[in-house]
Amino acid sequence: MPSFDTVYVGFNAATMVPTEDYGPIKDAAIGVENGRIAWLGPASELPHHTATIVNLGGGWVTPGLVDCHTHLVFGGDRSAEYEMRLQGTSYQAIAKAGGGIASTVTDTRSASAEELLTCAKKRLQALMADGVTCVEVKSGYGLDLATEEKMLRVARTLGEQLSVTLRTTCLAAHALPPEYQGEADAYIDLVCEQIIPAIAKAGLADAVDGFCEGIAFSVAQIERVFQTALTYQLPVKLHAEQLSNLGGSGLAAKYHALSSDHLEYLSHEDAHAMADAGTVAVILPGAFFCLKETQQPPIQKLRELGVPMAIASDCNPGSAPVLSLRLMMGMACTMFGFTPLEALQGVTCHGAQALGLGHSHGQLKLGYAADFVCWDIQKPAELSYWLGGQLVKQRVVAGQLT
Ligand code: DI6
Ligand code: FE
Repeated sequence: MPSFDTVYVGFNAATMVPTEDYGPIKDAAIGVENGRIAWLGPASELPHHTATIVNLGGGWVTPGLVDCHTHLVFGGDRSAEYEMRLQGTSYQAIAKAGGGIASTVTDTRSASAEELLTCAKKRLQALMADGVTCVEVKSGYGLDLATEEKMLRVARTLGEQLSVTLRTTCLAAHALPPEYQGEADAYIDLVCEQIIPAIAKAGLADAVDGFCEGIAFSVAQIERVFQTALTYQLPVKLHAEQLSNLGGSGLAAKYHALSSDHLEYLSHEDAHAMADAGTVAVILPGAFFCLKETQQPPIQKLRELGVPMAIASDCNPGSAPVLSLRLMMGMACTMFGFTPLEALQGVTCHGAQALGLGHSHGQLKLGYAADFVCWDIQKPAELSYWLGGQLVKQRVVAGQLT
């Protein structure tokens, strides 16, 4: 007789095991043991057991949503800049004039860890209320060792205090700090010689990211960051091809990056390189929408090449003040031509792959984390169809109702 801790019944399941469909199981049951899925199938085939039965009362169960790209720890906000952008000033012009990321750096440096934790917790709770059970959080608003560490410690604390699987990423190569104006290479020296080594030794980051763009760092500068990350056995990922094509995604593929993110200006050549390297394409519809971009990411090309496509919130105070991952699914469908199935894959199996968690999260599968959400819907496509609303009925994380 199996020794389940809990058995969940009373729902249809979309397993999201990557195939041509949702991997549906009608009238399903999930047996949980030690926080993992120990049995999954039609409830009519459940083996005899003595565990507590929890009836979820109808709807669909999917893997808990994975938000694989966020910057949700930061000080201050940029609503004044939002108003300037609405008056016609561009994101790049604001950045060049010392606003943008630099203004959040000032506010993040001056905030205490407690202050950062309090506001980040509210943002994460909003994402969780909309179905997120696994989230990535980047640093990148410190741009000095002390503040990058402070941000990553706050992120780790969030993961300890809330029912969520949390992965941290060091994004020290996000922007040039004011004290290094005109000295980008010297700042990259600091990132490679001090910031990444200290953060790696303290075990504060699970991956290393950078921003490869005209307003940030060149391919050559990012390559140095990647080489340093590899010395510390940290996987890499990149913000690339958001506002122009510098070829960052080709570099990401060369370093077998977990993901390359944004990709509006991705070339076909670099899309091929990503396909060959198994690098996930992370699409960020919120930043595209908020910056009123017009250049679309090459979704059809990525689809043809079989590049796994993830969707994330990019939750940040400048280009994407986004607190709903489901809203991003809807936008990916309407603006970029994702199908609702691709959108759900983007926030489950492919999102997990973008975090290096494809073997343990993002699917309902034997041995995988028992992290799932029961939704008040009749069909899985509703998850990207409804914009807003409270569709989450129950969240289960590590086998426990939360
Ligand atoms: N791209 C983004 O979408 C965020 N960072 C980046 O490199 C935006 C960060 C910000 O504007 O604060
Ligand atoms: Fe980002």
